[in-house]
Amino acid sequence: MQTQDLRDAVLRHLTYSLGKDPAHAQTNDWRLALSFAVRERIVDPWFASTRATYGGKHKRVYYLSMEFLIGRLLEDAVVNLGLMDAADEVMSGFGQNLHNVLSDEPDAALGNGGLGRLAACFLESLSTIGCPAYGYGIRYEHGLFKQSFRDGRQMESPEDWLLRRNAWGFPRPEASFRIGFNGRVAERDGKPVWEPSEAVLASAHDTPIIGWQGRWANTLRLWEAKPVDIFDLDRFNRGEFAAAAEAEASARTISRVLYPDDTTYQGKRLRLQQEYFFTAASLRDIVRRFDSEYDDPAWLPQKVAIQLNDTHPAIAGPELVRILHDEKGMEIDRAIETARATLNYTNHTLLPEALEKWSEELMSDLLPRHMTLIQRIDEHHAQEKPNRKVRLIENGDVKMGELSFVMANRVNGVSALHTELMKQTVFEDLHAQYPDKIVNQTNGVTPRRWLLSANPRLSNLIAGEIGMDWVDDLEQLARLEPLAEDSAFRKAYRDAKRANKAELSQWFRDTHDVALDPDAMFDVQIKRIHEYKRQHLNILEAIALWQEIRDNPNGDWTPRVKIFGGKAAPGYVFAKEIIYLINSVAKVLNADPVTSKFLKVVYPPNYNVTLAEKLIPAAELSQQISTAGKEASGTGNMKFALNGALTIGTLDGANVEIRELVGADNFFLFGMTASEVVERRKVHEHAAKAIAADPRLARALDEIRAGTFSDGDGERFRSITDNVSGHDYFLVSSDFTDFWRASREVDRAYRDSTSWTRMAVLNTARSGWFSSDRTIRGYMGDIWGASAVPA
Ligand code: H53
Repeated sequence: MQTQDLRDAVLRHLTYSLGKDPAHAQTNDWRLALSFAVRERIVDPWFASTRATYGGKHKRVYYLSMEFLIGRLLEDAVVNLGLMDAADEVMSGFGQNLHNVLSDEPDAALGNGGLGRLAACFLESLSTIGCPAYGYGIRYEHGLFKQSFRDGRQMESPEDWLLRRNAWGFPRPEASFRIGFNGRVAERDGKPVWEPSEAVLASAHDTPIIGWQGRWANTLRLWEAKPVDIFDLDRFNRGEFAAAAEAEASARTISRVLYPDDTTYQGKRLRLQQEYFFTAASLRDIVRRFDSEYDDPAWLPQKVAIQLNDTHPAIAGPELVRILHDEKGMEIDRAIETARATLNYTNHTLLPEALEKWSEELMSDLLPRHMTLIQRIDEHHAQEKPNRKVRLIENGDVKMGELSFVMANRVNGVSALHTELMKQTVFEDLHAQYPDKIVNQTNGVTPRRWLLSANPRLSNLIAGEIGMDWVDDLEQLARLEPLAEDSAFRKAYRDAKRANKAELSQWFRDTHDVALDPDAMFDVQIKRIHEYKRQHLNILEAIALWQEIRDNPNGDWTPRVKIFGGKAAPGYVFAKEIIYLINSVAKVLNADPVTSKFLKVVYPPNYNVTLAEKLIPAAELSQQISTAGKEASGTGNMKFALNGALTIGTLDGANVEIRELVGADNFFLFGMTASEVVERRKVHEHAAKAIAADPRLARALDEIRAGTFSDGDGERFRSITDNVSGHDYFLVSSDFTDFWRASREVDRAYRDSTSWTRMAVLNTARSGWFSSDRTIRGYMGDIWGASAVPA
């Protein structure tokens, strides 16, 4: 019945929504028709969820984020609605392959990395749990750039997910707000009033996010920037065609493109405009919805919880105070208190370059009223904590981390270690003043996408043993633990991994024309390219290994394929050099007839959510090798462990908790701890000393300097070799020796496939805690005071 209904709906949409004759329909048409047919089934639970929230006067959660790295949505929806088999049958009936149809969907890359992907996992978990929630962000016309390699170097081109019709967004032109910029603060009846001199329209697009088994659906509302006045007809009539469209172009610029910087900010005016644009529109919408139900704004904190995802929406503090005070007439200190009881802030990094600061000059110019309110908030804080050291404005800059902290009811870190370090470092003084404010919520990932859909072979195996309850109760995976000792289960587990590896190898052959041996160990490092993540440590180890294999080609080597994936911010020169080095090393190693059967390096371009879904199920070794103290949490590390890859990693971010849960015996630990890192930096010439003590490292660096990977040009990678042997802030040299040791331990362990598989099974069985459902329940209880609505 389900199949018949779905078939009818697909045909109806193909014909009447898309105007296509089935005889001429292309994959894109079938994909859209299926999407519309599936979307239809989301609408009823979506409405029901909204009605239940209004009807029960439930508290709503609002997640404000500059990034939502949602990737493809059709498969998520099909899986959560339990329509996989039906969709398969229907598509086959039309002569289409479901996999091809699903793969046709553009990957919506409205984010850079971990922070954006976390937001996407959270939305799905909020719906699965049935917590009334909205995600608010920007509908970038162009998401994260597309990466390609030319002669090994990164090239960037614009991303264009909206070129083809988007099946998921419902435009809501009726939900639009005028967002002002610039101008001045006037006084009316003795009260300050902001009179902006420019404005754009924020226009909403809603995407329903359906939870597991379709029980609940929340909304992702993304704002598009539009001009207030469409067109200057006078100028056009005067023949000034380009000028006539100027206002429109400049308004649309605000939602044109995602800034490609991850964990850094550039201090650009347009970025601050984007931040205010989406924050102001979201708050207007939140307050409008609140006002439709309640008369007294003092109730706001009881009915609304707003989460600021990093400092990007930090302007929400002063903006909410402005709405409550300037627009609703609430007394200023009460307005500050009310806003503060409503807002919460997640910090995602301790890196100083990521903690946003906006110049007072820019802020006063673009948002003059907010600047005065920030000063007022600073005063309020001063009165509250008279012997304070912390200022919100310092050396002509507004410090957005401090502003967010002061304006938040709760501040959270994203792993146990990160939260501790937050207390000890960046927010030390503020933590002393507000000792109860900081809480921890270790990140998580949605098992629906990262196990059930991405890894059907493993999911089926698990389902055969323990049923399906784990899908929304991931700690049920613990029931697999005894099976680590069951040789038949281990064999089935190994077969599933082997099949995933074979499939990935086939993909590499088809799309990149490289042959991989599916019996080699698949060793994967996929994440943004950043010095602190130390992809250069990994490639140095590969060079050293290659040298040893060449010395002893008949040795008993464990075959390995090192797979890299990730983009560098276009302006991050050093990260781009690392990419160039990896590709250059890959070229030499893969062409080596003696060593390439033992060691290959591959780097597929344009790493994104879709590629992650292919790589993670096939991975056996997960590289989590950041300098301790630098990776706030990581979430890729959790996806790997869940899918049975063993981690080689430092005691950083959530690696610490992964190791605790999966067991130290099932984790390859190496490197300095966060406090050892701090001490090591004080050692005079620490890098030179480390190199002098390790001939392997010295030789690997010499090989680069000799021009082996650069057609004899010894200068080409000077920036890298100089850095690693000189200042070496991220301690690549100092951690190399231990990384080498741990890597050889991995080689040895891999050769005993029984014990390796046992460890892999235990990783899966003990990773249940890393479900984003657990994280969201933590936020609901400790931060939002929100409850799930019974279905
Ligand atoms: O956020 C992830 C963490 C990860 C951290 C990342 C992140 C961004 O992606 C962007 C900005 C930022 O400040 C932090 O680097 O460690 O897992 C989600 O919390």
